[in-house]
Amino acid sequence: MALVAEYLGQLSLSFGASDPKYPSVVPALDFDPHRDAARIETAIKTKGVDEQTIIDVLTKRTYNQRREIAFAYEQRAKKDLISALKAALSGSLETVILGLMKSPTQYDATAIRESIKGLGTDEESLIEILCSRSNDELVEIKKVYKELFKKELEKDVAGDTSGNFAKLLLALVQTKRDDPSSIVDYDKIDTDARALYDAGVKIKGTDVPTWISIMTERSVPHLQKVFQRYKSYSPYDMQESIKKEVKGDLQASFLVLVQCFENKQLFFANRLNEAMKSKGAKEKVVTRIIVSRCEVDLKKVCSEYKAHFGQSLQKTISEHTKGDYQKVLLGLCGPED
Ligand SMILES: [Ca+2]
Repeated sequence: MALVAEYLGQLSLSFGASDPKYPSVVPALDFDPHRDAARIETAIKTKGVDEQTIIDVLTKRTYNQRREIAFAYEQRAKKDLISALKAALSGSLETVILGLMKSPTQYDATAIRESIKGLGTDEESLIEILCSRSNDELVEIKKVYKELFKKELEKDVAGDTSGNFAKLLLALVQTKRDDPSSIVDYDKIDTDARALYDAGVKIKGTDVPTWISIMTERSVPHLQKVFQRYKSYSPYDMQESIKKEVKGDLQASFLVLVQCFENKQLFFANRLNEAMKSKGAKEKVVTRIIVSRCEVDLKKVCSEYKAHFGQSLQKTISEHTKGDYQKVLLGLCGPED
């Protein structure tokens, strides 16, 4: 397991190099893993556990720094940091902190596994992860999924879903999306826009395979232009068309895809807002987004949130969560701009 973690850590260094990053968690300066490990050891040993110190240290270090702390901790305490944290913490705080001890790719792979193993499927989680991750991220998730669970992600997804919903998720997991090109192909933009219209709003029923191939194989910048062009053929924009044409999980998946093509950080901002304001606050969704995006684009999610809702994400978190869970989320979001 230690070797797998070592290997996965290295993988995560190279992933997503093509996408711009807007992390809210950045490498701590003057970083000393031995000093941090000592602080955490003392915090764990303190009667009643000093959660504040654990939160202060781990939310202000990147995943790679946390791995160095874990190594230094194991050298001095002669036990594994993750097991020690598991024993010391509980509830929502434990869930977030253990999430931070995984790389973003390990975290996603594990969340997908959680959503499909056992009886039934957590479609909401599965859709959010598979439809919002970039092609590069999905390539890494597939590798890590196989390393961690000795199973093919494709097979697990196919085994747990059916119909057009399964076809769409499988097409995404096959990672056939084109890389963005510096050349804008106006003919292809027009052809694709027309094909989306001809396969949906124009006809009785929907030619879902055509929608799936266009939305899973074209680059994101191309699709953004296709959806603009689409409006010159269809009286309904792409999101409205999806709502008219398809239902259930398939509809939810296409909507997440299109919202992410248009503005991924706004998609996450909306998701967070809904989850925090829903009855029985969907803590799982909030935790997943904050933990999985803090080193990717959470800073931009915060600015989209504020621009869209007129109040900061940090303020909404402080109104809708409490205790150590609130402190850890606020630590990961960082200060308001
Ligand atoms: Ca139709």
